[in-house]
Amino acid sequence: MYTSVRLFIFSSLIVCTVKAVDHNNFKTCDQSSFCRRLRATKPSDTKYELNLSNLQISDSSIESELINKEADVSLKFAITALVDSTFRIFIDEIKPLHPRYQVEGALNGEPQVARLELLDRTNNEISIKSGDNKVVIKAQPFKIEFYSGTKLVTIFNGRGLFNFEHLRAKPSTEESADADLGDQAPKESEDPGAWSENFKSHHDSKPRGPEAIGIDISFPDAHRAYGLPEHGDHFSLRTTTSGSLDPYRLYNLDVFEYELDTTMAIYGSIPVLYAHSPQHTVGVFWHNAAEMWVDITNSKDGNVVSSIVSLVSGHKQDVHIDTYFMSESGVVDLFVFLGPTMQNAAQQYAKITGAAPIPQYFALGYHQSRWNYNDEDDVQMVVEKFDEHNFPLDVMWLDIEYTDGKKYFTWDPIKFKHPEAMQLNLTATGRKLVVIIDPHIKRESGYFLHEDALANNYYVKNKDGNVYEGWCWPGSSSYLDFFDPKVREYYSGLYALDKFTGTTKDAYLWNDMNEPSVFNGPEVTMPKDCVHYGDWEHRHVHNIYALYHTMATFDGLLKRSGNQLRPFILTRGHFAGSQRYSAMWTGDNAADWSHLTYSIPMCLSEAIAGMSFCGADIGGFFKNPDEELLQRWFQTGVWLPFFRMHSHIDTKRREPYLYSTDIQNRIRNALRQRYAHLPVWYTLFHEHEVTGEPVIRPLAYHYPSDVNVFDIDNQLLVGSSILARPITESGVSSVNVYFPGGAQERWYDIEDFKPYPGSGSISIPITLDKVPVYYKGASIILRKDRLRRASTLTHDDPFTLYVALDHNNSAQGRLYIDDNESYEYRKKKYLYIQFNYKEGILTNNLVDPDASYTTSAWIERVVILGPPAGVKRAKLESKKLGVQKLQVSYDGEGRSLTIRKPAVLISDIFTITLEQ
Ligand code: NBV
Repeated sequence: MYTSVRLFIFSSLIVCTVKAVDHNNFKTCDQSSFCRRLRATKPSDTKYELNLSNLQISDSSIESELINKEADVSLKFAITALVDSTFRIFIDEIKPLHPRYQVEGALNGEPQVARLELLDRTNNEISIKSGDNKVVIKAQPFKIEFYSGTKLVTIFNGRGLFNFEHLRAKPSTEESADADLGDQAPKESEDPGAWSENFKSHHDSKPRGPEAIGIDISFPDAHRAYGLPEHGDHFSLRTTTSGSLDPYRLYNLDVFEYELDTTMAIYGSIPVLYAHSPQHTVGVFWHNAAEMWVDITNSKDGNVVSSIVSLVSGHKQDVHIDTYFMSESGVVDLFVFLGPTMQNAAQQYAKITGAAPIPQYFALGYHQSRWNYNDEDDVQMVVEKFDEHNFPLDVMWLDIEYTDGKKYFTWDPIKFKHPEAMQLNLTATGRKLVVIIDPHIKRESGYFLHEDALANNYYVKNKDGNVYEGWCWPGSSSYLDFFDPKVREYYSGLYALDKFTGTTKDAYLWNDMNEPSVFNGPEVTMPKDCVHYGDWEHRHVHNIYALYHTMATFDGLLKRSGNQLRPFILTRGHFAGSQRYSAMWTGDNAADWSHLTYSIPMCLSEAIAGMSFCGADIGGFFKNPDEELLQRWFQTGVWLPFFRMHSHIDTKRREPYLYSTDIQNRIRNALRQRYAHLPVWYTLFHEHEVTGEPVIRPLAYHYPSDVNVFDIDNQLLVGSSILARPITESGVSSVNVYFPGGAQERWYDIEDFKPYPGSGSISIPITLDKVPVYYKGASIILRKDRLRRASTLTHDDPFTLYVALDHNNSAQGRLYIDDNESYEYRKKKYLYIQFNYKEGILTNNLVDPDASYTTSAWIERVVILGPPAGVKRAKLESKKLGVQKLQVSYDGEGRSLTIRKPAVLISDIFTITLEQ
């Protein structure tokens, strides 16, 4: 009783009284000892020197000793050539006082090495080559230059800021007065927080003392830096070294009512950054799970005086980007992706950390959530209303209130008394259920999970070795230590259908609060001196706690289905590699236009950092959207990979059927667009799994040399063929759309098929019904245009081909089909079909002729955009149907030509010829 009263007071305080980010709760760089220490490093001659005399050269790597001359400490240095224009730099102490943490679990297996060739060697320098790339390693001053072909594209330690704090014994107060201790004694100037640190009422005991690392990486010629999610910020990263901005912070945090336009950390951390210029893109990924801050200096943001000087003197201003990555602990394990294109660099990153496996088809449909649907009747009622009003819906979601007193893996005995029956009702109409499971465990005696965890030593410990206790939704809570393989094994077993009773195979998972969020912890998370399996402090592993949580859940869902069904998991906390287990969303946004606007760049940043399956709460989590905002949010969400409405417990109900007929029609149209394009999304996710290419892309991805697109993040590309410019502003009657690609490119409006050349910005009239979305000329888009109540019911529905012609009257497109849910596709049970149109003839062929899948889905229409004039009919030839005449018709303005009912199976090989 006492606990629940306290919880109520605590949560209502959180929910009702705090109305914006409480900055006092979160550190600035200046309040973090390691960030403060490293950021104070000034460009100078480096104190590091590579010992070239004991160099060991193997087929793929070079190893040597890196010496900190000031401290006389030796580090192990290795550079390894990997396949696909990737290099890996590794630096660790040779004899550390304690082992330093090396991340496990983020990489997709051991990277494949490549051959390395020694090009040249002098007393002070060694040059190596792998593929088309060259690396020059200088011993003194220590620096590494990376060349793509002959072009210098990345420099490691070019400014001499590299700093590796070796572990030291903590000097006693008397010892520190002893001048003879040399480097072992703390220097007069040592940062006061180096050996222990306070923040608000929290004390961090830092048992290992200072152990931070600063890495200095420059990108000559780079115009923009992208990546480093997750931040509520634009796609293009800003200069943080002039003005008042803090460095971009990567530290998984539950920030209540997070802000936009800021470099503050939020729920996820992916330390990958891309530096882009019109000629090339390179990427760097620091495989390190500790708190990190990244300073960025883009020369374009240089001071006004230097800009005027260069203007007056006629000197071209030097274009380059300098970055400084600062991590609290760990080792240097840095991957350098030499591109040369953004497409290559993103794929190189995906090769290292893995791609998302193709989700079940339903996961790409529309998800309906709120905190909370009250009970089983409520769930049933919402689904019925969706049906009654003809809104498609694939998944209903249950938030924390479905549990029995926030005890995960249980059901509220009154409100959710018949969970299986509730799910059967859902599945009867083709729907699924998602339920939430958070990582904090209620410390209540008699609760099986808590009892098991205590008995088996499954909890994270505090610095004294006792079970750590924090405060979260259930009140007093402890946290499972997912780093222990036994804990993961146990936890994954909890998802078994006979363990998590009340769930069926159609219930999927939502892992929230896994930063981890601890209401009374420092910065709303776990104290850094807590201890995990293997004796690692929380500081060493913080950013991968969520990754390990979802890893166990994924395993549980797989096991639950006997490895048959693809798991669906949504996570809030995430790190590099999380894409292999889960989708993510941008957390607790607000019902503001600005949050709608930033949902695009936030998901684009995630996409190039491997997390393609990203979305934002439709309508905004906090506050109530007005009708215009809500409908625009739907219209925008259609073009982001994860499409879910969700909202806070205090918000008004906002299911689409609650609105006026006009609004309902617009929402239904948005949903219709989404469902029509599900084959496109599904095909892109298949291609993502195979190639690692992001599903949604910034314009710079496909138009890398067009400087005008470098800062565009209110438009996005879905694959390479769909350009969307969602409306994220209130009350607009026109917006500028930037059409890339040059005068020969054509973009067709997907509703009225009006063509636009790719020659820049054009003002497009906007109504509440209008969202500017275009198909690229040269592409064939496969859609399912029949509206049904759930995607699972559309499996055999016919396709319409939209053939968008380029200036050469040609187009190509691909379609991927399988059973939508199982792993049979890994046994070649799928179809991957290529469609080609050239000068009046449409043909198809199987991209992978060894694969097969039987489907009764057929082609009901072919619509040619930008068609030739004078076509009278078409002729179909296929093995099964023989030769058939087909009727054709032009639309009113001749912008499109429809070929009616080819009625050929999508899996048949055919030719359709236009006849004059
Ligand atoms: O579980 C309740 C909420 C959830 O609805 C939301 O989506 C999560 O991001 N959860 C956070 C806990 C606290 C919200 C203030």
